[in-house]
Amino acid sequence: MNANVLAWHITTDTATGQFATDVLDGLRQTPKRLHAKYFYDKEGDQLFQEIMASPEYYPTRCELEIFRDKTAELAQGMIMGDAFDLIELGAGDATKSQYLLQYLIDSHTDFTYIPIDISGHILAELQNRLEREIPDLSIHCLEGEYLAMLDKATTLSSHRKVVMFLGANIGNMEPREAVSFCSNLQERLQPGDQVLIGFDLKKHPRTIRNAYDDSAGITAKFNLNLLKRINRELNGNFITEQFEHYQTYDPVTGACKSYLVSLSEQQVTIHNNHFNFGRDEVIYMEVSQKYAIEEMTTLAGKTGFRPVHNTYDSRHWFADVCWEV
Ligand code: AVI
Repeated sequence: MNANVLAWHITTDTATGQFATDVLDGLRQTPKRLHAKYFYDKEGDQLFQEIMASPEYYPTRCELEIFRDKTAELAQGMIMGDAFDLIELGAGDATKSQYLLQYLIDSHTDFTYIPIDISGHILAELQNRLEREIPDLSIHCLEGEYLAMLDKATTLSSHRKVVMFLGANIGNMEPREAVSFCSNLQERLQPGDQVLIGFDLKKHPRTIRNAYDDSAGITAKFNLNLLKRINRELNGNFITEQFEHYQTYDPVTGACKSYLVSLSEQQVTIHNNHFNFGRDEVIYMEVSQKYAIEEMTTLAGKTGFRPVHNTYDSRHWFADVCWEV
C-alpha cells in the first residue's frame, strides 16, 4: 500500500474524508462542480490575501471603509443599555470588526465579543492580539461550525445577541441556501436579537466581473489551486495547464459565477475514480451573489427578520445591514 492510499484509509472519516466525498460526488454531477469552501488551504488562504489586495477586488476595501468611517452609524442600533453578546461568524483576524470593538469600548458599552471560527489557531492568535490591543475587551472564543457554536453561545449567557456575518460571505451561498441559512439563524435567536450582515451590491457589471477576473490572474490561480489541492491531498492527477478560469456575471440575477474549462478531451483520476472531461466542458466552482437593496429586504422578510438600518460605503457598492428578530 503506498503512502497516499494509506493516508486515504486513515482519513476517510475525518475532514479529509469529507473533502474526498464532496469532491467525488461533485465531479459525478452534471454539470461537474467543486465546492468553494475547499479553496482555503494554506496556499488558498495566501492567494485570497492577494486577491483582497488586488486593485480590482473592491468588496474588502468597501466594507473596511464602512467599519472605519461609519462606526457610530453601525453601532447605533446595537447599544440599548443592556449587556449583549457580539458574536462574529468566521471572525478570521477581525480586521474590520476591531474598529467596532474599539468604538463600543470607548463608549463604555457592556458587551462580550464572541468570535466563532473553524480554526482554533486563528482564534488563539486573535485572542492574544485583542487582549494586547484592547485590554478592556471581554472576549470568549468558540471553535467550530457556525450554527453549532451559535447554539453553544446561547447556552453560555442569556444576554441579548448581535450576530455579525461580514465579508459578503453570504454571497457564496446560492440564493435558496441564503434563505435557509438566514432562517436557521433566525430560529436560534430571540425577539430583540439582531444580525449585522455584509452584502456586496449590484453595480456596473464590468466592475464586478473585473473583481473576479483580475488582470494579474490571481483569481484564476485561486480557482486552479483547488485542483492542485485535490492532487496533493486526494491523490489526483489534474494537469492544471489543461484547465482555464472563466468568469461570468449576470447583471439581472446578480449571480457572479466562476468555472474551470477543460481545454481538451481528457481523463482525470482521483484515487482510482476516473472522470472524463470533454473539450470545453466546465466545472462550476463558485457563486458570488450580488444583491439589490430590495432583494436584501425581501430576504429579511422571508426569513423572519425586520430590517432596521443599512450602512453603506461612500460609493454605495457594499452594505452592512442590521436586521432584528
Ligand atoms: C470569501 N468570498 C466572499 C469571496 C467572494 O467575493 O466571493 C471569495 C472570492 N472568490 C473569488 N474572489 C474572492
